[in-house]
Amino acid sequence: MKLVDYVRRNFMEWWKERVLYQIYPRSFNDTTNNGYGDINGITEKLDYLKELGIGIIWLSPVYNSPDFDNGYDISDYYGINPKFGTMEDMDLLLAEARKRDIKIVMDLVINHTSSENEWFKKSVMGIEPYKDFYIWRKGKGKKRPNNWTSFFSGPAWTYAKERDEYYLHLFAPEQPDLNYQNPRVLDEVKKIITFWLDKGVSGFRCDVINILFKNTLENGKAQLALKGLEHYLSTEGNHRILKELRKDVFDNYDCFTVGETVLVTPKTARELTDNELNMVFSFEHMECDQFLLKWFKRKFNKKKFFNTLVKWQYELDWNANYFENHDQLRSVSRFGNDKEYHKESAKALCMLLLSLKGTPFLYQGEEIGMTNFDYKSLADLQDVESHMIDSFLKKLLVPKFIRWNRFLKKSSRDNVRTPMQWSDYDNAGFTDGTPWLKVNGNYKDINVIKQQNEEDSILSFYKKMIYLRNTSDVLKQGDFKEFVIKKDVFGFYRIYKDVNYLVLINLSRHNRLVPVEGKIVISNYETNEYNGILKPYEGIILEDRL
Ligand code: TEU
Repeated sequence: MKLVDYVRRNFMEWWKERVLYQIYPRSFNDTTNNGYGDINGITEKLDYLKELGIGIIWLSPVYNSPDFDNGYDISDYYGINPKFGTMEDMDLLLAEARKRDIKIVMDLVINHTSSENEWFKKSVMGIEPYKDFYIWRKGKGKKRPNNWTSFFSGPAWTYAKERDEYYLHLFAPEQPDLNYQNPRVLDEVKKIITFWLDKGVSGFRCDVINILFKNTLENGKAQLALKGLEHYLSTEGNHRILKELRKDVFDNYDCFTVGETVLVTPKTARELTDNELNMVFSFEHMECDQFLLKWFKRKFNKKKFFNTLVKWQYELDWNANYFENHDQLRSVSRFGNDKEYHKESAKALCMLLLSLKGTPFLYQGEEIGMTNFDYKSLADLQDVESHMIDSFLKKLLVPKFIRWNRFLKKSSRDNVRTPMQWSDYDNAGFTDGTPWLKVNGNYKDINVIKQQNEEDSILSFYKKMIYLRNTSDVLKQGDFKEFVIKKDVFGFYRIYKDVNYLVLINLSRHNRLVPVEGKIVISNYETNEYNGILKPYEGIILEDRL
């Protein structure tokens, strides 16, 4: 057996042991007062993160970008967006993080680039070797090459007069898709990944990584919301690419990859983690408050939420667990109760997240229970997706009032992107300038400094729960077994050697009866005794020796 396989089999990989924290740099901490968070702002907060118990940071894109999609449109993979600082700042961040034993993981966006990337500019002009770096096709008469639609609504093709051709973009027109039928593209991608790994980053969160390889450009089935999907979702060609990246690049480094995998099922997730990625994000549990698409909201179905989590716990050896990220809504507003039970429900979700089997991913602000934003109008929203959906609905003659109240306000990604609430100073202590996106008005009540000074705050509970998770083999490695799922209560075991933890979470505003006994390991009500009744949003872990 090779040494590397022996180590893999007998020791836990570091990326399974550590708690990960996602930073959305533009909203984290601004040290230059240009209204955008920056890399030095992250370095400044490393001690805060260390104290919280974080072992890995994932940075949403900090590369050069015109920012049509907040950095998910990269114009230069080897440069840092000047809004965020310089490469020297990045090197300093890496060095300071290393000193504190915190690993840094970058976002890898390789399905598409920015339309301002040099590759695309040359491709538009037909200049080699970039001519076929993107997916170009002639129109069919006056029509687009096929009927595919974009994730952000509307057609997935845009016409470029320079070539008298259309190019494919599964997201915004400013995000042209790379052409993975051209082997040169993957060669360039390998160089990019190698550059960052050599710099000392410890892995990648891989953006929409299962839609890289388009099999054909035939029309998509008419009935699908996303037309064309069947021609590019988790194709064989995609598997080949990921295997090649793993073998030629990732396996030469001590790093890990987590895939953002569109519409993944347990079966496709297993295929993608078999010699390709280390873990994937599933979205199924994020769909428990919607009909088909996130734009059609419905009441949060807790039972479905719990059952979905159980399903994934059983189906995969290792999950990437999360309740929030920069595309979703705030979990306390969505799955908890951000009004009467703000504190209790945020802590209950914290306990659930950190006691499931898998790597826990927190998103900045989750640790203080930040909530969705009370936007007043479309003018407050910056997100390209929100604006594209609005124009789309407008074309369908949906009235403004409905567009706003039924769709955008409830589902816009900007709900989760508001600046981090550090203190009750102006702009929540995020910036002394004008923030790029409005600060949530509740920052005087919900902020880090306030919660650092309160023993029963959400932040203090996160610290305790992360400490428990960091020091407990049961939570890190224990097997998962379902105990009970009622309408509002989720109970499961984590079992390791002769220790058995029973986790009970009540996600409702009512008392719920779960008559069991055991020694309390931790409780979000800070109780020392459990009498068989879970209070509103109570979460508790009981220990049993087998
Ligand atoms: O998101 C991919 C993705 O599937 C999203 O379009 C998702 O459908 C949407 O955000 C739900 O509202 C990734 C990034 O996380 C996202 O921020 C980018 O906009 C997108 O890729 C394009 O790079």
